[in-house]
Amino acid sequence: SVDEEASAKVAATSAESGGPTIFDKIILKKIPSSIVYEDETVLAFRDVSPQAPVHVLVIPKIKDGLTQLGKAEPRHSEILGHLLFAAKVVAEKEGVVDNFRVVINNGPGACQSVYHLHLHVLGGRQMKWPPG
Ligand code: DGP
Repeated sequence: SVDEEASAKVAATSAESGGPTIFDKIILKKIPSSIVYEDETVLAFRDVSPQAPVHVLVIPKIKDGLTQLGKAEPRHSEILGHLLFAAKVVAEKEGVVDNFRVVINNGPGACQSVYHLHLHVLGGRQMKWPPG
């Protein structure tokens, strides 16, 4: 089935790219999430611990070594661009396209906790600068 194929692909690629994370289960819909946007290559879903009225995570469905932005290689350029565009689509869908923030935490010093690249799309309140 399509789901079995997806499952095998995610398992195979996550094994060679930092190991599986909770996001694999979300991609495979083995644990529930509130999906805001989805296409062939990216998934956007609400953060379980929202830091703003709108707080959505945008992730690549296939990690391909992208545990974090700092591991990006030239081959990732297309998916990186697509993730950023998807962040804009999410902001539009959520009604915050005129006022929103996109954040990528990279590494322990930036409080990254899940090692599968993800963009945070935050909005619906006044953001402060600099961020904490
Ligand atoms: P970061 O700290 O940048 O690695 O952000 C990881 C985010 O992932 C954090 O804001 C909480 C969110 N998160 C972790 N586990 C889950 C989960 O099981 N479901 C959802 N929806 N979000 C999760």
